[in-house]
Amino acid sequence: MTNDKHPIVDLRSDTVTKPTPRMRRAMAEAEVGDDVYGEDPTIRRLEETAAEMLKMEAAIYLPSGTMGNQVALHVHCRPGREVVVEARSHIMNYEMAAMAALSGLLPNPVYTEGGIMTAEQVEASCRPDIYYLARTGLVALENTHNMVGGRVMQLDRVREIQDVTRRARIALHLDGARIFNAAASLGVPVHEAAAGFDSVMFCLSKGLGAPVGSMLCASKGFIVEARRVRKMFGGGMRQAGIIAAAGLVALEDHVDRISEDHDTARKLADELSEVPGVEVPFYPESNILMCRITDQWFQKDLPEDGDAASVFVDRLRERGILALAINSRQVRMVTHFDLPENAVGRTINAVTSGR
Ligand code: TLP
Repeated sequence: MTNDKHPIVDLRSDTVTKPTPRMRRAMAEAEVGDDVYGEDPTIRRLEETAAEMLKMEAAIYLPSGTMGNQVALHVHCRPGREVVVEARSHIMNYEMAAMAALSGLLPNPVYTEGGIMTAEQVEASCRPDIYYLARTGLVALENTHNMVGGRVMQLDRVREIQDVTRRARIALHLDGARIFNAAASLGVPVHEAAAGFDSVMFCLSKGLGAPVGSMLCASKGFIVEARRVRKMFGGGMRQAGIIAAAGLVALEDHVDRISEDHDTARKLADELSEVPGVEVPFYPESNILMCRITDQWFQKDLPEDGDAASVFVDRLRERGILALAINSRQVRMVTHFDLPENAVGRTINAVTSGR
């Protein structure tokens, strides 16, 4: 089905990108040292660059976004606290219950229709100070919001929530795995999307295209503590300047082009929603597209077990297109810079011919 002329169209995630030649060169030439002693100059440069871009005091490099979020939670909260999150958030659903396992925390999910919490909902979920109630240790937002199709939180909404947490003296964390997508979609510099949070995690290995790594940005004192917790969680790395070098290239080369991925996602959404049996409930605001596969897509043979999304994904795979089944009806497609030519056209062909 695929060969050099027709490479696989991998829409499972923006984590699937391969390092660019410039990244490979930077990796080969990176100056390194032992980062547990704070002696890796490339990592230091990456941490300074990240902090500057987000206009926060300091930053720390971590192996993954999950570790970045979990280190932040651990620094913010004592065991027994609750963490207010949107019900489909990555922190609650896709981090292996780490907040409970590593930090003794309980998620307090807010159920929303479109994935975006209101300030009133956040306020209602923060516990009042009563002796028989757990304390709320943290509120965590996610921008862009992965599982609702990469939706972008508007900054006026963010500011309203920040007013609530500031008044209640509750810390506020941002899972900004895709904060550069959010900023591009909002048309603001990234530091505006990061402003007003006590800590922000962002990933170099998603839309920015680095092979490994995430950053946690916060105040100087917070990052000193985060360094200890990172070590405790097994994330102290040694000559990791080798991979951090690719992160620096990602920040230099891939920030300004990221909205191209949003255009591709919208084009894909426009064409997909023309196919009978494929619905796009949230028009893409960034590089993630969620679609719903209805019975109408199955022209002849509706699968008996009803797992429409898996059958849809299997049919696409046979045609050289990879996508991710999220549940029995929903399929996720994510755009990125490593898609081959005519990825949209080929995806639509596969969706049409696979029926
Ligand atoms: N998301 C991955 C999967 O885990 C679903 C993906 O392919 O989208 N926060 C958000 C909002 C994320 O989407 C992810 C990764 C993370 C945190 C965790 O990052 P990693 O995978 O580096 O631990």
